[in-house]
Amino acid sequence: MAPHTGLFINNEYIDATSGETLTIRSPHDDSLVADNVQVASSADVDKAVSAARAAFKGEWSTWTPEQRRVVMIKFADIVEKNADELAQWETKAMGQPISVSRSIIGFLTAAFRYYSGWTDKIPGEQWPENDGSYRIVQYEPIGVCAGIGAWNGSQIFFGFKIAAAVAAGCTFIYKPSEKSPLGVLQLGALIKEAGFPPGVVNILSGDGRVGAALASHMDINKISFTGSVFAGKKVQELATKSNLKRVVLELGGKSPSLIFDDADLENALTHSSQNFLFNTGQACVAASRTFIHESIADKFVEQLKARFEQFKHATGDPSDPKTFLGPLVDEKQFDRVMEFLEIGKKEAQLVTGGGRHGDNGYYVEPTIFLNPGDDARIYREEIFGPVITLRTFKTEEEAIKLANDTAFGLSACVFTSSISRALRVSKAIESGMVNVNSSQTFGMEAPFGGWKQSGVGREGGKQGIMHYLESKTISINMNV
Ligand code: TXE
Repeated sequence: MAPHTGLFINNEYIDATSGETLTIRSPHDDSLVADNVQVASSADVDKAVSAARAAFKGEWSTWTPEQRRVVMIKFADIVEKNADELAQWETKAMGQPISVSRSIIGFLTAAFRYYSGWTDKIPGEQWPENDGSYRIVQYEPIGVCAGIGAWNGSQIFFGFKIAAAVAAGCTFIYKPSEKSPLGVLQLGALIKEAGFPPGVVNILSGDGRVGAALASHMDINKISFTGSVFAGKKVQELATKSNLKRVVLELGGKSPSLIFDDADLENALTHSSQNFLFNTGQACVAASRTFIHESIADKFVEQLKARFEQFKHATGDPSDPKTFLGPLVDEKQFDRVMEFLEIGKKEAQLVTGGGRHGDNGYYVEPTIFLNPGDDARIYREEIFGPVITLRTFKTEEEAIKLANDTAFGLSACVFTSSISRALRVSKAIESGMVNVNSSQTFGMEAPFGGWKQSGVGREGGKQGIMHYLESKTISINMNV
């Protein structure tokens, strides 16, 4: 079935007025996926914002928490019924192996089901009267919110942002990445089918220009962004210069993984290969800087090399359920990662990989670099591909120092059999998330997000919904 390619505003797909369209080609074989995805103009952005504002001031604000809960669960159920069709659009557009894109749909439904439970659980507060005033605090929806997503987990970003927002009673305009807009665009019809009133959820496609129009719009109260640090800073700048809209940023990372001499080696190897290579290494939480205690380093490197090389046989057509590694999202990303491979060969020892996989498609060999220097670009910068760097350490103090020596602070892994060491190191690590004897794990109930330049604010859990609410302190004079 041909996909929806129009802008989704007021529960209808409409043509953009920009006269521009996006062309999406498969990174697997350059086949045409779609060449008519509408690009929103600034007038179209205004139209979407007006629809969201009207919904917020109108019907949506009359809905009870119970009604919001019911429609959110209905949406999740409908998404589940359409999961196979939805997943294929990520696979076609960005080369995500179908097993991955299918599992990611599960995060979208989990987000809506989790936050549907929050609609009637935002308590107010009240303090004992002390100066003749009776004081209460209530939490109210911020209003019209916008979201901008990256390509690597389109449905997760949609879920994290919109489920919390609509549970809080907000309305929303969402822009998926121009690299993979189709999967999210199809969600519009399901939003309508579930019974959301017109204007509650609107979806626009287009590139950074549409993102900038959202970030600078004077009638948007909050924006949530997932993507690069570079673009995230631009969004924060525009949000500040326009109407000081609230901002949440989920940015990149260069996460460390510390493997101590008492670690379960098999477990550490699995997380440093299979889990690291998930989504072909295009994951913000990927532990791309791995540090191994010197006493087990030779053995670890040798076995990790063997595991990386095994994945060559699971690399290929992303539409094949047996494929584990797909192509990178597009030519720009492929060229970026290939350039890092050449840089890496001058900055470190190449253990395995280091080149293109095959002759067609944007496939890169899973690559291991050993002992990059402190100032190596492959050690400092987010590569966002199947490329890991390894270094060794002698002591726990040295491992913590190495782990924290980065501008990022998103996630970290600690592999050890000592619970006291796990807690000591977790406490010392400067990141928003720490995985002990695991990697890339997160649940809807806990906040997801980074320290330092990995982001601002959180998504998921109670913090995730509180970012869509404003507090209001009401003081009542007790003496009249
Ligand atoms: O991200 P961009 P790209 C990192 C990763 C990757 C690099 C570039 O290192 O190699 O970013 O990826 C919108 N104002 N991550 O180019 O440019 C854009 O349209 C407003 C890590 O995909 O950040 C898209 O919807 N919006 C990250 C979204 O921002 C702007 C995942 C992301 O695009 C904008 C993705 C602007 N000035 C990339 N410029 C993660 N944390 O997982 C772009 N956009």
